[in-house]
Amino acid sequence: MKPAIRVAVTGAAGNITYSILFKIAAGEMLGKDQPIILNLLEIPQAMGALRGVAMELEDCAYPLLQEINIFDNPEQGFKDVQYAMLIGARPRGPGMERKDLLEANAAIFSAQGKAINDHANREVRVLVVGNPANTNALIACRNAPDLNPNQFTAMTRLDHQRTQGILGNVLGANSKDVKGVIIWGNHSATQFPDLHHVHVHGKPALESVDEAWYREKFIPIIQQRGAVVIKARGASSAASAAQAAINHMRDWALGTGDDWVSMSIPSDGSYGIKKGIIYSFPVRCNYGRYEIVQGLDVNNFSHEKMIATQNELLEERSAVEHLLPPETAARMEDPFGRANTTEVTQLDDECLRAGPQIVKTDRVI
Ligand code: NAX
Repeated sequence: MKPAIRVAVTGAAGNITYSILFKIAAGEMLGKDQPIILNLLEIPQAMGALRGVAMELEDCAYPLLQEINIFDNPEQGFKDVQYAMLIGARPRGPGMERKDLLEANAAIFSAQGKAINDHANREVRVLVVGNPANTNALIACRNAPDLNPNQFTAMTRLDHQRTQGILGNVLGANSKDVKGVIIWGNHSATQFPDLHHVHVHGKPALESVDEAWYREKFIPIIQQRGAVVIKARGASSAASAAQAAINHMRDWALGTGDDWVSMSIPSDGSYGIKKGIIYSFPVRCNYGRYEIVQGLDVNNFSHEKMIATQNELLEERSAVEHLLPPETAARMEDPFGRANTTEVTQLDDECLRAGPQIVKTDRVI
């Protein structure tokens, strides 16, 4: 039996988590033989609903789920966690300006970054889903001076999978055969879905679709997909976001195989992208680590789009600059500087230490 891995999930009574928690507990994220301890975090007002979600998880009798713990504070919630999925965020309220939204989230993600820094396992891997995801991840990262910046990532995998799914549909191919997709930049309407390196059944995708259609129709379809789903469904993407978050963490932990994926990570200056922001790049993962795919050709059209989305991230950072600890700025200049050791210590008995559980099963698996 493998030792259990402790996974924290925030926003645990929300829509995305109502899908994701059941996938994690079923072994879809870290493997069908990997016991899991779930630390679920919510705001105090949502603890009643969270208790209901915990009961449902218990009622599924998942063989891999060893413990469910619920918390209304990040200090306890992140204690000893090896994976942290930061999904809860402050939504935009009526009359709220973008700057207000960034600031409201800065308060949440700086507190969570500090708590992760002070209490999580030293090899913790962090994924930020809550929007504005890239800048929230930067805020958490900048508030975790004792961890490596490259332990903090944000989610652009949903955009990546939207590109695979929609292009596959257009070309009559299975999405698994759409390889080489890249989402550059921010998880926002400025993101650049790049098809220049995509092959479908070995054939360059841009030989199969009209270039003007790609530039004028397809790119906005991907950039606006989230808004279109909200309009159609009356609620934002939830199950697809959950699947993307599962895939992001699974690939980071277990490897990407024969394709690369898009992950928002601290820029190391690759492809001329400014350091100091969390930007989506093509990456390959292996042995629990990721590295940026290097040496891809970037034409003028792509370069312009990559810079436009970079500039939006720089603007977002400026809006919260006064809330970022200046002493952590220099570390972002060299995010891969310290040994890139984000391998989870799987033999960590600490994670089995009892917490404030509401369910504890002690099953022998
Ligand atoms: P919901 O509003 O259904 O759930 C959010 C939950 O987070 C709520 O239960 C709330 O009480 C909780 N929460 C708020 N602040 C918290 C805190 N400080 N600690 C713990 N919990 C907290 O939203 P849902 O549809 O689940 O979406 C969650 C986030 O994902 C949103 O910010 C959304 O914009 C973002 N998304 C990001 C995507 C991406 O690709 N990066 C795609 C999907 C989604 O739009």
